Amino acid sequence: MPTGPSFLSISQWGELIEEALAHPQAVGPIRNIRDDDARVFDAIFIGGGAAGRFGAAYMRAMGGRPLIVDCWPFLGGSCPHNACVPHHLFSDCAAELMLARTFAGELWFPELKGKITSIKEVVDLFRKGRTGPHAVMNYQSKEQLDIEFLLNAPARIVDAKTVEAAGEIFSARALVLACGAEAAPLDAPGAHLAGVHTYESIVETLGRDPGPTIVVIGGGKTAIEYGCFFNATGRRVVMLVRHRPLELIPDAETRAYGLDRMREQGIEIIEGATVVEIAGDASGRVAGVIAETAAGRLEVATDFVFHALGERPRSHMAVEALGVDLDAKGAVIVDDSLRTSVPGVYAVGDLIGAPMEMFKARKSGAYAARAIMGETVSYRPSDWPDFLHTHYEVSWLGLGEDAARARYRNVVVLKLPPDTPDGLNVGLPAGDRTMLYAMARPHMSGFQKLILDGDTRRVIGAHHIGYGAKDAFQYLNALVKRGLTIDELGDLDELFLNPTYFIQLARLRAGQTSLTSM
Ligand code: FAD
Ligand code: COM
Repeated sequence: MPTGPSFLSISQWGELIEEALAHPQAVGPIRNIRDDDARVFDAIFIGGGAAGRFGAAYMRAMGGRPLIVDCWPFLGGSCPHNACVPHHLFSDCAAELMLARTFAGELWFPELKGKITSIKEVVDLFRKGRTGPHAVMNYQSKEQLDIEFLLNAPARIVDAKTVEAAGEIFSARALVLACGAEAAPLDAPGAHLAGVHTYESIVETLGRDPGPTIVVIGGGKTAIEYGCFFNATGRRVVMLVRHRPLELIPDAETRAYGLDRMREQGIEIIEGATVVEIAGDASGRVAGVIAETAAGRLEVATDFVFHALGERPRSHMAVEALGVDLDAKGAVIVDDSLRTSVPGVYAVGDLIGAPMEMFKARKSGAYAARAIMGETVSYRPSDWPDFLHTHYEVSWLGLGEDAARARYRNVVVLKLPPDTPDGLNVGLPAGDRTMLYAMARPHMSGFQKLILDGDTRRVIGAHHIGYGAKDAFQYLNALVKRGLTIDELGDLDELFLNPTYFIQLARLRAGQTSLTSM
């Protein structure tokens, strides 16, 4: 077990991080830089989020010498602090609350009619709990991954090889920009009123519970995920969506199932809505939202607005200091080796634009490290599996049915529930976490679809709404990229009951020489 003068246990890291978040100046820079190593740094990672941390870890594993500089007092970046981790907490609560509300007064579930549950209590729970993951990441990075870092210290780029932080100058063979992204602003009068929140501000500044009505602006992942959580607490949720909600789900039928279940839970989704103004009261707090919609002007009284209009790459410092090239959305342009337009300067993670997801952040960091260490690498994300949460978990890969039919002449679909006169009133799919629905509210037990090219017998799309299938999609996608056929899928060993049913559905049909849908 590691010990020594500079050793901190996970709980000691937790105390230091808490103190630094409360009093950043008083704690000052947190320095873990070896004095006994005379080697020049191979790279300075500006930002120690998923991209910077995984990049530095990979470089260190390869025998290189990375340095991470981050303005927060912990490594791991936005994921554990205000993005993925709170999102998953809120989405877990949404699923639990939908179950509790659906069965309220039945079995062992308490009566919940008319009861609104606290959003602030969950946010407070998160604020207390998030130091745990922060502390683990500092401990792991220092004691297990042997990474050098300077935390609680903003970095300033001096030139393509030099960074200033906490009054010190650091030089390296290469610079890796890993500064992430931030919530895009809402461009409407009143956007800065108290009670108007983003995913960042809700976990930092929520001071009191929202009233009975919440307006959510946006129709992408974060808007849907937070909107479903707010709704599950028993509040009225009005979603104002400029285009169409859940648009990123590629299969229309899967998307419709997801939207129908959201509406069934009471979410009011207004498509084609443009926010004109956030109205305030005399105290400077939001009092309502005014929007133009296809049906005319809409006014919703509320003391809480949540907007999620995408994320904006934090590219300004790199542009001002180095003049790196950006794309139209402000993301740093990189080639397949993660090199920017400035020699010796790399960029990774959310800073390089879509997909702004953890897998891309971590992988791009690792690929940049390998490139800097002299490997010839090529990384450009393509054909990745994806997911989001409504009150359910929605996972997908490959093509939706319409796109599949446009591209292939012989499309075969294996679906649960199947197309029958009973519609959704069939308790399938049924699996872990949906068994109560399957028995008592079959239309709520989920939806899934496997899409095949009947000629080559290959899987070309998979879609699932329910719980517990996301994990399978990570591995299924790798197999699909390698040309997985229905015969190979049907020959795998299932752990029955499993949430996706893909293996046994494939096996039921694999005997057919000329495949047909079911
Ligand atoms: P970050 O993690 O943001 O790291 C950037 C770091 O740079 C920060 O630590 C910051 O302090 C530091 N920094 C910036 N400027 C400076 C400077 N001048 N000096 C020093 N340090 C600096 N993805 C998923 O795959 N699954 C999910 O479930 C998921 N949920 C999400 C939920 C929400 C609400 C949001 C907004 C995003 C979610 N994402 C999810 C996306 C995921 O969080 C990001 O893709 C990922 O965190 C990006 O990592 P990064 O390292 O590029 O940036
Ligand atoms: C995960 C953060 S919450 S990191 O990707 O492990 O750094």
